[in-house]
Amino acid sequence: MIARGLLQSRLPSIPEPPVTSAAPVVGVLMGSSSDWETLQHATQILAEFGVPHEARVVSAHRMPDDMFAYAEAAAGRGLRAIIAGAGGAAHLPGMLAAKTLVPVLGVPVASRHLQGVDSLHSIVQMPKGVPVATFAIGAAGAANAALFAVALLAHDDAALREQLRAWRARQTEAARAMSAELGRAPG
Ligand code: RP5
Repeated sequence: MIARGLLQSRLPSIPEPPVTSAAPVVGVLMGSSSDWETLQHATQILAEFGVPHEARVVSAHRMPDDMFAYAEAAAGRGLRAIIAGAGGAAHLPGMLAAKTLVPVLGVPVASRHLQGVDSLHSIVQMPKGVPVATFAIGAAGAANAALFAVALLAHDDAALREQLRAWRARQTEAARAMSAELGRAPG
C-alpha cells in the first residue's frame, strides 16, 4: 500500500476531489470539470450502495503525467475499478488501462459538436490487447458503469450482492407500476 503522503507528492497538480473516501475502492475520473454533470451519476450510485470512492479531474492531454501516476498507483492504493469519463478524442480510459491492470470502465461524455459519438468511438475502439469496458453515452452510461463496478465488487461481498439484488427488484417493481400510472396520466 502506497503511503498517502507519497501518493500526494506524486500527484501534485490534481485538485482536491469533490467526493472522496479515506480508502476508496472505485476511482471516478473525468477529463474536465465539465464532465462532472455526467459522471456524478456514477458517484450517486456508488454512494447509494455505500461503495467507498473518490472523484477527480485528470485530463489525458492536459495532465498526462498525473494520469499515468494515478494509473500506476491505483492497484497499490486498493482500487478495484476505475470509471473514466471523457469527451471528444477521449483518450483517458484507454491510456489509464494501458498503465494498470485494474479494470477500466469507460464512459463517453456527450460532446458539443458530435453529441458523444466521437467519445464513444474513441473509447470503444480499443485495439486488441488493452480492453476498456465501454458504456452508453452520457448519464445512463455513467450510472451503468457504477452498477457494473458494484457487480464486480459483489462477486466476493455477499452483503453488496444482496443490496444489488434488492436494487434490481425495486427497479422491476417501479417498471411494473408504470402501467397503472398510464391510466392516471392527464389528458
Ligand atoms: C475532454 O474535453 C473532457 O473530457 C471534456 O469532455 C472535453 C471538454 O473539456 P473542457 O473544454 O470543458 O475542459 O478532455
